[in-house]
Amino acid sequence: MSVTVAAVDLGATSGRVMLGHVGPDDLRLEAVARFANTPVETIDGLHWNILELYRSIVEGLRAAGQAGEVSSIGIDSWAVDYALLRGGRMLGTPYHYRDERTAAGVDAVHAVAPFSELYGENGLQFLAFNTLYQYAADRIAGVLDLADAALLIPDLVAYWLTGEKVAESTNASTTGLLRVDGSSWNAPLAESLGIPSRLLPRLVQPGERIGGLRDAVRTATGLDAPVVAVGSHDTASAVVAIPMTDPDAAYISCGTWGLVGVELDAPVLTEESRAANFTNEGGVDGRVRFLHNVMGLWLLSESVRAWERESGEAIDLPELLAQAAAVETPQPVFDANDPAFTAPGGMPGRIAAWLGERGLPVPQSRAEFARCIVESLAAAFAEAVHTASSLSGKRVNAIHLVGGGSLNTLLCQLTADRAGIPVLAGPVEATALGNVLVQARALGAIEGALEDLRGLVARTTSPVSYAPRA
Ligand code: LRH
Repeated sequence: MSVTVAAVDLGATSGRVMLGHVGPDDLRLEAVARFANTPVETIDGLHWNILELYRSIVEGLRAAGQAGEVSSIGIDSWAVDYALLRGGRMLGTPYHYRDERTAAGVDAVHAVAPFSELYGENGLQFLAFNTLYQYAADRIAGVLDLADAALLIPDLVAYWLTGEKVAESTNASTTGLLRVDGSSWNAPLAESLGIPSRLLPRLVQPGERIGGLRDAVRTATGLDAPVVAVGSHDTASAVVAIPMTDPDAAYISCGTWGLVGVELDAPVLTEESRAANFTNEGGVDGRVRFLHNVMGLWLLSESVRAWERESGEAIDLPELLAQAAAVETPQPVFDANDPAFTAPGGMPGRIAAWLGERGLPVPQSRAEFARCIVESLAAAFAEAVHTASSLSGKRVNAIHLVGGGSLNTLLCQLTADRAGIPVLAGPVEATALGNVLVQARALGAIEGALEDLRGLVARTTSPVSYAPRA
């Protein structure tokens, strides 16, 4: 038996609603709506345009209903960001994690709980935008005290669709306030940081039913289907759909970010792992996503955005990458993990400054810049794979590269070359696949452990393989 479910998948630059047709020998995605996700800078910083996103989601669900019988809906998005609510009303517009207000929050949190202590509690790599630092910044601004609930982005969408306030556990693991074993919120830690534990909603696990659609949403979408929790952190959903048939494999989920790591049964909380800034995020079925955030395609998309603004002309990315592949002058490598590249704007200038300050040659053309970025990403990916392997003791015979980056043949080849390990690229829509697989399993249309779900992905998709060149 096959079921049809709807996946709402929100990325940092675009969102989509997909239909997934899933059965024991069937796994197909059908895109029913795609929409831009364009952040808005206002007087108080950089925000997500959450109302526009929600409108697009409701329209997308309507299109999904017109295309087929939908048995359930699952929602995933980027991690860490949230809305504050009081009495069910949203207080202000959610901030984008690239907004710079969190610096004060980092200092405030570390004054009470230094990173070395926090790592033992939550197992998270240091990223200045982890939710707990954002909450601390909101506390300093005096707005946290007004709230009686905080909902991460997919949980906010689920609330607006169903009226149920929950916190899905994989995404909750990126807040810094979930215990590293994922069992419960760390209320004493939250309270010690001045973050009221009343803000933290009831935890749900992927596969649990969140609730039925509100009447108004049923009318607006024409659907009558429950919202089911999936790995609502997009990276958690992507990892579900990595077609790892050999367990000795690493993964790179490459979109705006490159999330590079391995899947483990238990967290690694050693001093070495903390020093390497590796994270232990919660995966579906209690697995651990032991990984590191590398800057990802952001470096390229921000450069393209800057060049397009400068010239007023649209840039053809595949064409630019073909030119980058043909560049013969060796290009320098910069540190793709440097926080200097986190904020939006002026990316080519920032890369040039980074190289110039270190006496390295600066690329001269756009093609050279693109090559330099892709080389730098590949170098950072290769290094993170080897670090993940040595910190966890897991052998790595293959690297699965999924997400938008899997279409970038230059990146895949250079990653294989620099790692000295074969890269298996695809599927490109791993996140949406992971989302629909967890829903289909919850509905009983497929069964088994993650390995069985991955087996289905491996049988129904064909990764492209890149052998390392000498
Ligand atoms: C990727 C992602 C990543 C987080 C970042 C905020 O979309 O969810 O896993 O670290 O966005």
